[in-house]
Formats: sequence, C-alpha cells, structure tokens
Amino acid sequence: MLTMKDIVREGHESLRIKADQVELPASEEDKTLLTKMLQFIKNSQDEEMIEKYNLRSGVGLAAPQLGISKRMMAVHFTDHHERTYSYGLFNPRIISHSVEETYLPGGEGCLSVDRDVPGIVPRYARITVKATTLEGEEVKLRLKGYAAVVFQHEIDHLNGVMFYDHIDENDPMTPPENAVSVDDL
Ligand code: LHY
Ligand code: NI
Repeated sequence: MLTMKDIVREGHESLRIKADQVELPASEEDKTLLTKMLQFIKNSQDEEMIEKYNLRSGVGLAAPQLGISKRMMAVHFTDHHERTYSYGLFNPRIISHSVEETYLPGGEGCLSVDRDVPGIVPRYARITVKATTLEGEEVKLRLKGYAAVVFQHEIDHLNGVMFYDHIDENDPMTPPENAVSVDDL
C-alpha cells in the first residue's frame, strides 16, 4: 500500500513536467497503480489508518505526486451538496469551463507541499471533464464548486502546475471580481 513516504515533495521534477498520456486500454500495471492511489485517498480519511500509518488526510492524488509522470488521478470526497465523488481516472481533460470563477475561502494545500501557502487560488466555477475510469468506461463529468476545485487541482498536477502558481502575489487574499466562494455555488 501507499503511504506518505511514497509522496514526492516540492523540488521533485515530476511535479513540474507535463505527464504522459496513458495508453488505453490501460495495462494491468497502470490499473494496479491507480487502484492503490484511490485506496491511499480512502485510507487517508480513515481514523484508524491515519493513526497507524501517520497519513495526512486528503481528497485527491495525482500520479506525478508519486514521481510517476503519467496522466492518472484519484479522488474520493463528498461535497456540501452530499454528492460523493469516488474515481480513479486515466487521461482526464477539461473539455469546457465557465467564465465565472470560484475558490476555497481558506485557500488550498497539497500533499506534496509541507508548508502553508496562504492565498486565494482562483479556479473555474464549473467544468466538464472527460476521462476513462478504472473500469475502462469513458465518462463525462459536470462539476461545480468544491468538486470542480479538486479536479482542477489534480489535473494541474498532470501539467506540472502547483496551486500557488495561481495566487496573485501582489494581492494574495482578494478574490477576483468574477469569483464566488465554493460555499455559494
Ligand atoms: N490533495 C490535497 C488534499 O488535501 C490538496 C487539496 C485540497 C486538493 C483541496 C484539492 C482541494 O487532498 C493534493 O494535494 N492532491 O494533489
Ligand atoms: Ni496537490
């Protein structure tokens, strides 16, 4: 199983390069890896597993965070509309997005970043994502608010982008004018 020691931290080059497409249908090796990524995220939300393995709890993980430069991501969370998102995805891509933006009022963090980086991270308020699931099914997901933020954070990792790249360094705490908090979506 994966633990925090498998997670690469800032400075590792896989966090800064564009990851490669996964050849589909996915190999058994790629499916096993993605299954482990999803299990890691689930474990990171389980009190007993957190204590036993010293996990930092999370909602999403991208393969470059394991030093593996492939387009794979896993998410597992429930949003404030009580909708649950639990997916291992190959080759996710944003096929359309809103003009309106959103942000997490408390800013973002990252399992690969061991420090607090305060600041508003503007994200698209709504996105449509196409991807292939762990089961080999093509899906089209319409996401808004918190779910849209999580997916954009993970897809950014596949493109070598970190959340703090989006923070306005001259005015980190002021949301853009066209942005609303995820709590209001
Ligand atoms: N995941 C972190 C996590 O807590 C950060 C995060 C937080 C991502 C909120 C998106 C929204 O799950 C990662 O750093 N994954 O890359
Ligand atoms: Ni991250």
